[in-house]
Amino acid sequence: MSQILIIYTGGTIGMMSDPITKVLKPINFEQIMDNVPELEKLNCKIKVHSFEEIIDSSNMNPAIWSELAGLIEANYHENDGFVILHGSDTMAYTASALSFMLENLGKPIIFTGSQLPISAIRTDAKENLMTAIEIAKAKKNDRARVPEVCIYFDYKLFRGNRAFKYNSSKFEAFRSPNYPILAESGVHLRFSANDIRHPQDGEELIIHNNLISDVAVLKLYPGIGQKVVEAILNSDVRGVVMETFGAGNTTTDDWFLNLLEKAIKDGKVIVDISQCKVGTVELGRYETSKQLKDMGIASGYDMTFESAVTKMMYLLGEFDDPALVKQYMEQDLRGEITVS
Ligand code: ASN
Repeated sequence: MSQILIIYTGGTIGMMSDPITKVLKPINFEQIMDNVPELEKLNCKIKVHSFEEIIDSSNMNPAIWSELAGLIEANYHENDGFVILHGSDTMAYTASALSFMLENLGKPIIFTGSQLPISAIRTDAKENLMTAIEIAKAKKNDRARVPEVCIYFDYKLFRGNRAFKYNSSKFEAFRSPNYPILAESGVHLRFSANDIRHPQDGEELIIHNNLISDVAVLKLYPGIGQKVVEAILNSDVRGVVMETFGAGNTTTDDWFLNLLEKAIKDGKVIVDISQCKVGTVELGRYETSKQLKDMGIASGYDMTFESAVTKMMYLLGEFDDPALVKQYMEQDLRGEITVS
């Protein structure tokens, strides 16, 4: 019989409305289990690890990502898969971070949560939880069907580092426009086998636990001032995620390009991702991105913002040399990027 470890970190799935203030607050896992007697009927053994401090995912941070990676490592061999209950607000960041932290992953890590608490009559939590467990234990020819870090939400399974939260009020909270969904649940659970990654045979899980969160974000808008750009680029960080226009374009004002060039000379790594949610960065396609390419800005291609930030944290922890950080930033490490 398969064994699945459920790790409970918090989020709306396990919240209850305070009778006096009406504010939603996390509750403990036993109360959650009481709301899903169906769990007993699943044909698998379920173990539960509840974090001591149950959080709204807005309080998520890299220290907790390390704790999660450590838990997975410690329980890896005795479990067939993992389901992580997590708030939806920052779920895509945690899923992206873990995808980089867990190299050669051979077992499913399925993140899920819900938009309504599990105790609410119209809750989306039960379907999300039950199917996440089904996916975590799904095997074919004795191999996990989806040995990836994923997000399961509203009948769809997404690659974690390709998804982002795009809707705060619909049950359909996530999207992944630059990569196909990995499975869809309806009358049948249908996997898209050709889109799912598997580790090389014989490769062992490697945990990378040294994330460095020295990352700044430079989001461009017409009229952005020199002082603002200076403050960001001169700040004491090693990596900058620059959110640009269209296919990776920026203003060509001299002061702006000079500041970028100086930051790179100072040893910062700057990655260019687009404010568009669909499509890819193509450095050099337009005059407004040619100089970016020439001065050594990394192309983030079609990476999500969540992936770019967490990949930068991961690479800064792995390499001191900015040239290596830039080189790996532009490579596909965990299926997070389509290099064109
Ligand atoms: N604020 C909640 C959280 O991210 C939102 C949710 O889970 N739907 O923890």
